[in-house]
Amino acid sequence: MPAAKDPNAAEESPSLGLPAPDGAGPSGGDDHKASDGLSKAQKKRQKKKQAAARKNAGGSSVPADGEGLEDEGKVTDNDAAPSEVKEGKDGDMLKKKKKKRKPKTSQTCTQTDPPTIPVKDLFVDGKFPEGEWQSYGADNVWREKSDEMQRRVELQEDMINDARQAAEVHRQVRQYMQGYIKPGMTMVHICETLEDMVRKLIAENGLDAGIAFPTGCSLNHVAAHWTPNTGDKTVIEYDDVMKLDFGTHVNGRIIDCAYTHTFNPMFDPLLEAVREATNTGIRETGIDVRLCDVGAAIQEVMESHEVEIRGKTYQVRCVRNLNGHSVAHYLVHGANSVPIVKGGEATRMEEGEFYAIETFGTTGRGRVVDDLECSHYLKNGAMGYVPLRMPRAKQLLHTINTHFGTLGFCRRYLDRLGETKYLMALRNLCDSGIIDACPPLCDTKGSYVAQFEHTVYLHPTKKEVLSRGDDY
Ligand SMILES: [Co+2]
Repeated sequence: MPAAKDPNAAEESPSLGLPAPDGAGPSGGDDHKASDGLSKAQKKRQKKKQAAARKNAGGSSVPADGEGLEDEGKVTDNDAAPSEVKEGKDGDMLKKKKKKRKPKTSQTCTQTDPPTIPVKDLFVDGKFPEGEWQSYGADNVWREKSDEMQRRVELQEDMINDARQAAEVHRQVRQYMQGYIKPGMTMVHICETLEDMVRKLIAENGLDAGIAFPTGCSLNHVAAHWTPNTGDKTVIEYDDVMKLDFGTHVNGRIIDCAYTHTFNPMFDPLLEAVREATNTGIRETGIDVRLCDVGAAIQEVMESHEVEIRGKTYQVRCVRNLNGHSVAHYLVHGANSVPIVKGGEATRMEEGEFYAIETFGTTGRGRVVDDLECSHYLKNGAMGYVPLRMPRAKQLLHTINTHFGTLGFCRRYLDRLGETKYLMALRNLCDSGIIDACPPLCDTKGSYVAQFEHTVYLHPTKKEVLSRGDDY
């Protein structure tokens, strides 16, 4: 989810804080129960099958069919000594032993296909996979060898483990969606499939774990902030370019990560340009690095690409008023913007910050404006108490505070909570400055915009590309 620099202003202006998330929802209770039920059933079955599984130790994962529950027996037998011994070396044996009392399941079991098992039930030692590690530049390599820095890394282990869990959910969901999305599907179906899967895999629980912001699925010249409102009939087509930008969080540690989905290979060079630009931004990112230098490096790579689409050649352009951004606790848009063109701010990145590094390449003019019906909303964190006269607005604000807090939400998320006829109240909340509307951001009609995005953490020693996967 990008931070937008005043899309409709004549030129540059400060970025607006984008909210993002959405919590779980009571009315979504069904999903929730279903996932709990699943994991209980899973555990039962697993016990039964444990003997068999032992014989099979190291058994490879096999996708289960349909419900996939049958698959649980295919686990690695891990409640035995070897893993205990390994963990002893980490020095946090005590904690682990505590967690391990009477292992309910073995350490790894395999995900079903389609995915249904909460990721936390797949990693029963409670440790989620690390992202991709990258070293900082020469000035900062001393950090990797410093015991003091290493100690600081260890102090953040629990916090970063939450982010890793959110990242693992993101990877599993998007990789499933990559094989699932087909031309002819409605955008509503795509989003609901994805969102239901996130809710299950993250074991959605109020504001403790869930979706971090609306599922962006902006098409073609629409760069960002579009998701269907209820009743929307838009269908994805073979020649569409869809930016699938969704967020997950555990305890407010947000993963903001996106890729571009296409069917027609004629768009491959455009996607390649943007993927390369994003990876350049990630490589440049680091402690003490100036934000403007990241932007300049991104632009250089992006705009070195030419693409041919339907016989016409375009130089790929960066969308100059869209930005990456820092990510704060429960806030998808932190204080800093990461430009994707030269000429940005000289502010330096700091140890302990999360950054969403995202770039947008386009065949259009390289500047977005607000257009189309709004779906995305976000609480304005800077706003103090505002007295509200309209009772319906008060009530709606209560729902928003309860389920989303400072996370982003969309109209569909209100609908599923049972809210109806809220548009007037929502308008009132926007007019009073409590809620920001984040309308779709569009380049010129007929153009194509692509996006890739990852969330990176600046550890004291190295950076970790938390959301990196085999796919991108
Ligand atoms: Co973002």
